[in-house]
Amino acid sequence: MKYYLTRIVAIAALLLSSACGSSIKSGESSHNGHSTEQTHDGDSSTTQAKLTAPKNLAQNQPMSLVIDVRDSQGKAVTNFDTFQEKTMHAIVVRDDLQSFAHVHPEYKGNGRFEVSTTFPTAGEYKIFSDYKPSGQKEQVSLMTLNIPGSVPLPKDLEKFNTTKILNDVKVNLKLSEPNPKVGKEVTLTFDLKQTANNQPVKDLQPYLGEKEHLVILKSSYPLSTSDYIHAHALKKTGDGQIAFKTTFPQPGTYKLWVQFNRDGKVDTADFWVNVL
Ligand SMILES: [Cu+2]
Repeated sequence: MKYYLTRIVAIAALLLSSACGSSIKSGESSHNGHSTEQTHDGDSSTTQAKLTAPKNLAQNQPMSLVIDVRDSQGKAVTNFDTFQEKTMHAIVVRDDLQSFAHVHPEYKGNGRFEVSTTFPTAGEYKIFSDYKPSGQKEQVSLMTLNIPGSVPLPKDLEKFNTTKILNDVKVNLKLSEPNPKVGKEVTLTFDLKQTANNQPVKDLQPYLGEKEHLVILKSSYPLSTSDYIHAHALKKTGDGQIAFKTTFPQPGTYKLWVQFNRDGKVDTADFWVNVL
């Protein structure tokens, strides 16, 4: 009986601690654990981002991360311009591109950003942080984080499927070039239809100052900042339609995440594109 009671207490303590974990807000916990310097790719970026993560990294629970932006002399970069409504955009992906999150670290001053994010499964993760030091061009810094734990069996890759159904919305991807080639500009058009009646979705709301947001990453190991591709939204498109222009820099397989906002809820649809 005594043993049984102890067990109940132990379970209650566990529940309590996980409840605490989920309420951690940026800046509340201590960050003296792992530290990863950005790997630099020889591009023109003059700043670097240093990541500090909690000691006890775990899958599937919120983790508070600290990102310090420094100049080439190691001094804190203190002024940032807002772009697409935020001071920093961070894309968190597992190296095999099976997991994706788009978060916005909060600027705390003195070059420091904080964010809480969840790594759904164990594995190696990359964080692409996108920011704009005042008076400079947009910078992308890459950070790496290893989340320990057992690795799940890979899901069946629905590669090259051009239609994705997300609850009540069907997203269809069309490419201006059915077989896109390296270095050639391609228009990517996403058609959003209501699954119920196949009519265009008309209630898209702006998301980060745009009709939609698109992230493109080249499937590589290890991932580097050159795998992070910029795309520009085209302003004039039809109902329930969003289009982007981009150029793929290298042959390979790319994954695309298109994000849109309906009723304040952001949905993400992902697609693969093969570039020859
Ligand atoms: Cu963003």
